[in-house]
Amino acid sequence: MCDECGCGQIQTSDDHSHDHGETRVVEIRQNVRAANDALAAQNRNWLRAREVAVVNLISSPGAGKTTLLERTLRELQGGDRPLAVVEGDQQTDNDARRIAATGVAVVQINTGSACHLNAHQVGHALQDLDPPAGALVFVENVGNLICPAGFDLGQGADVTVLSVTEGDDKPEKYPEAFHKADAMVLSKIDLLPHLDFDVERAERFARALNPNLPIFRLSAKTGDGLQGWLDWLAKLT
Ligand SMILES: Nc1nc2c(ncn2[C@@H]2O[C@H](COP(=O)(O)OP(=O)(O)O)[C@@H](O)[C@H]2O)c(=O)[nH]1
Ligand SMILES: [Mg+2]
Repeated sequence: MCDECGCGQIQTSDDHSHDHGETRVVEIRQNVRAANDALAAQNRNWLRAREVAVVNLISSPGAGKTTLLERTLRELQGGDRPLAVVEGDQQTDNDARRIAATGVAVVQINTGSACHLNAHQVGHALQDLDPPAGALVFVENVGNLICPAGFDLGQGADVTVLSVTEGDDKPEKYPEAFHKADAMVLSKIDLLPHLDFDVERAERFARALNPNLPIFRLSAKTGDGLQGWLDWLAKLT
């Protein structure tokens, strides 16, 4: 399978030399998406029947998804809502081990050469986790702002995390991740004094794509701004 371009074609050599005739590529991509969408719909029905909420976290590598999750889980633990996490990375179980250290149930998915989680993988992870009714499940998608935005997993909410170290133009450059988000987290705000990141500019770009987008400016390190994020999560069903 050609994972390099995400077209779903069988790769016949190492040099990515298979036919990219426009019509074939479009047809096969549509088939891959349709199969994924069908499984995502199954996941969504399964989750609704159980009244389990799933939040899909999307960001560039290193934007602070796992750190935000560690902090969020520690804040929410001991509450009345069961918690669980699905971790997605190309390799390693580093993030799953970080989450496991909080005491929250976690399943790690390694996607190999693929740049996003898919509904099939997440469906299996959910069955392994077997979240009880009313649970809140976080999915940490593979780190990049492009592929994860294009693949439905059956989640109830998408959250795009943008860190202040990435530059304030990223919502403009990678619109899909911001256009389809249900919320945006602007992370690592403790670092703002050291950077020329223009918060208003970043938020203006994001809201040009998604006018009612809730945006939480926070630092998982210091805890600044965390409460608004926790209040938003509490309302998810
Ligand atoms: N200063 C600061 N650093 C952070 C914050 N959140 C995460 N980091 C650091 O950013 C790096 C990447 O974080 P990680 O959570 O692994 O990012 P992920 O790849 O998106 O999961 C680590 O070195 C974290 O310690 C924050 O709020 N403030
Ligand atoms: Mg991570």
